[in-house]
Amino acid sequence: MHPCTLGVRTKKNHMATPSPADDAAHTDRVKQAVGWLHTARFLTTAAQLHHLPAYQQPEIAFVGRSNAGKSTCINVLTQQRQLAYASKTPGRTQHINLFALGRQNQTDAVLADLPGYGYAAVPKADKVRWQRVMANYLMTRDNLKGVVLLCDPRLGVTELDEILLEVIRPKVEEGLKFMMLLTKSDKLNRTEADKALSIAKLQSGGGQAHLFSALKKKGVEEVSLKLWDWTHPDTPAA
Ligand SMILES: Nc1nc2c(ncn2[C@@H]2O[C@H](COP(=O)(O)OP(=O)(O)OP(=O)(O)O)[C@@H](O)[C@H]2O)c(=O)[nH]1
Ligand SMILES: [Mg+2]
Repeated sequence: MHPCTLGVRTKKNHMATPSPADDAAHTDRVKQAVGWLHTARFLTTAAQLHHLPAYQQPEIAFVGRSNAGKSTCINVLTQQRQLAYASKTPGRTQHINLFALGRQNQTDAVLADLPGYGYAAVPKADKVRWQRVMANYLMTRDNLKGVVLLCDPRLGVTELDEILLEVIRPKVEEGLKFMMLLTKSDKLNRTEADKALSIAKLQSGGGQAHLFSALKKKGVEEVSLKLWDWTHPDTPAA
């Protein structure tokens, strides 16, 4: 089964008409999730995988091509301009940077900003090294709970994205959470965005793909709620 097919909504879910009480509960949950992300603070950074400390708390990794918008996405979700280092120059994030979530001294989840792959100017040996680090991280990180794959829809799913999808597929079948975010959606018109989303859903197996724009704050609430649900499966309501 493909990673994303796990997230497909059932017809029943889709057809159900929410009551006003459902709406209010949903709004409360969104508020809770958004506020929770605002508690983010820098935890640690590591140039190599074996330098990364082990944590008990569930970790969510932001992965994708260099310049896809991973660091910017983390900054927008956490509403902190410079928590993760974002830049116009691709290849800016060269370490694995971790951020803690939850009240002070009560960390309940970790976000991981990973270096991007596929930047043409990076020497081949470095590319290969990084691919290996990425694969090892995804395969061996014990507290890894979810993966957010960011893709620039103007480039689509690249060969390296597909390799990453292959690597995590068995993990997703074992319960790893997954979603694809189409970043910089502000650069697309409505028709292009709809088309990009349909293609992404197909490419990722028909499930969890969302449009995201840091500039327009599109997708922020939806993604915040997903991340909350992934890491707090026993706390459905505020
Ligand atoms: N228009 C627009 N630009 C964006 C958006 N998200 C990110 N960018 C821009 O894209 C560039 C790259 O963003 P980063 O967040 O540094 O990308 P990254 O994926 O972390 O890149 P690496 O660290 O190199 O892997 C920056 O110039 C951002 O301002 C978005 O939603 N809309
Ligand atoms: Mg980055």
